[in-house]
Amino acid sequence: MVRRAMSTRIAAGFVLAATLLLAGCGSSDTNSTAASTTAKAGQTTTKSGDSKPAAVTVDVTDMKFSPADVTVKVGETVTWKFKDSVPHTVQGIGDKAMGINSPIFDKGAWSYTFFAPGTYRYLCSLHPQMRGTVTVE
Ligand SMILES: [Cu+2]
Repeated sequence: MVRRAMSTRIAAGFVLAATLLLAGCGSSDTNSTAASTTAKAGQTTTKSGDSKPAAVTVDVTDMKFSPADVTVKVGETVTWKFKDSVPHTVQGIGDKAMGINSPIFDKGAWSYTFFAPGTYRYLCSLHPQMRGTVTVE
């Protein structure tokens, strides 16, 4: 066991030394190596983001959407969280926003994913003075 651990450590040390040697070939190589490592870490973050898209949350509380105006990127999801003492809906205004059409919610959450850029206006069909917009970039 000990011997195996030792050889693993030596192997790891060799790889490290080889990496350092490669990096040592030119000072610009060191920079590009660091940059590619950073990019890889970024890709991992993006991948985990793909399985669960970045989301913006709008609280539905005190007879208003808060924040009333939000901005997302194409493919991102807006989640409305219903926290008020009275029921509300999220309903798009106009043809473009037709797909935005939630059931009536007392409590809970409803999500909508935006795939086309533009500005989407919506209101609560029970309280039409409650309005908001989603801008999709
Ligand atoms: Cu309402």
